Amino acid sequence: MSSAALSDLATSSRNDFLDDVLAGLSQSQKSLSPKYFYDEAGSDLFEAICLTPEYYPTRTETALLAHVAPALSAWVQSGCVLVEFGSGASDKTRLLLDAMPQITTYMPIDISAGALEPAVDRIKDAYPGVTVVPVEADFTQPIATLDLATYPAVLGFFPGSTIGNFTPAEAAAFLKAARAMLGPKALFLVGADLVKDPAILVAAYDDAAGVTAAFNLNVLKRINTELGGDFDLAQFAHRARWNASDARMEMHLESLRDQIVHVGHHAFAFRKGETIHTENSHKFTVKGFGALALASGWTLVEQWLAPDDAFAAFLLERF
Ligand code: AVJ
Repeated sequence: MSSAALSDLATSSRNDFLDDVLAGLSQSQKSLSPKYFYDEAGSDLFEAICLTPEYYPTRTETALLAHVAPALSAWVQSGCVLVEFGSGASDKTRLLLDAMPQITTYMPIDISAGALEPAVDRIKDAYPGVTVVPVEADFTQPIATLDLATYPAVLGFFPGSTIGNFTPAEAAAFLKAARAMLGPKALFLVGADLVKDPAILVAAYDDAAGVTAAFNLNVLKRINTELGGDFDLAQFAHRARWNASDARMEMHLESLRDQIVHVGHHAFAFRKGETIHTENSHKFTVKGFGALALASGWTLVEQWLAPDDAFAAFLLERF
């Protein structure tokens, strides 16, 4: 790509960020998309969250995938391309590559170049026989460059319960879009967190060391540096809540006083106690997930559950 085209791309993604922030802060319930957590600092903070004692999903899913990968191997043809949505550090990917030498190409898709580049280098070093085709993209948007028609088999991989960031309608739209993107030969392995004791959930999103709080506040820091904002980070507090009626964890940033905040030339008033809703993390039941898949063109063909039903890996096949 020419440097002019690259700077166009940078400008358009900055404009998307600005447009989304202005629209989100103009709503009566102010909100920001969780995809904007993941600049380089945010991706590092997410990796640090995964190491906190309270945040169980990553280590639970990793342990689960060590059992899933050898079982999944029977389903996967040789020459398969592995397409990962939101690949981040590509740590869980290794469990699949270790168990399935029939995977010859790996396509990690991530919105953060800062996370993608070192992850790709590490995978190339560790798996010299695998062709790595990185895609820096927002997977909630159609990806034109993805051409999977020439591969004899396609395995989609969407771990981490990132699917929980979507509303049920958005999750169905994503699964339909992924079905179209992955094509007729696709299998799709999706990791999803399950409904459980709210005390466990709230602790997971409000760790004692304050890593999740820093992750949540990082989005305001990004607005300040990238969009000319003047958020005072000391005047907003991290909040994690279980929303039982929608079966989801929510993260908010609560204004600690009445205040006016600027983003460029735009001013936004906050009342004391008012929040910016920054993330939903929906929690699933096996039955609910099967219904969601079915409504989106996929059959649930296999499921693996972690001890205490803490987390699930679902294998979907196109119908
Ligand atoms: C990466 C979206 C799966 O929702 O649990 C972690 C992000 N947010 N702690 C999640 C997150 C707060 C995480 N996902």
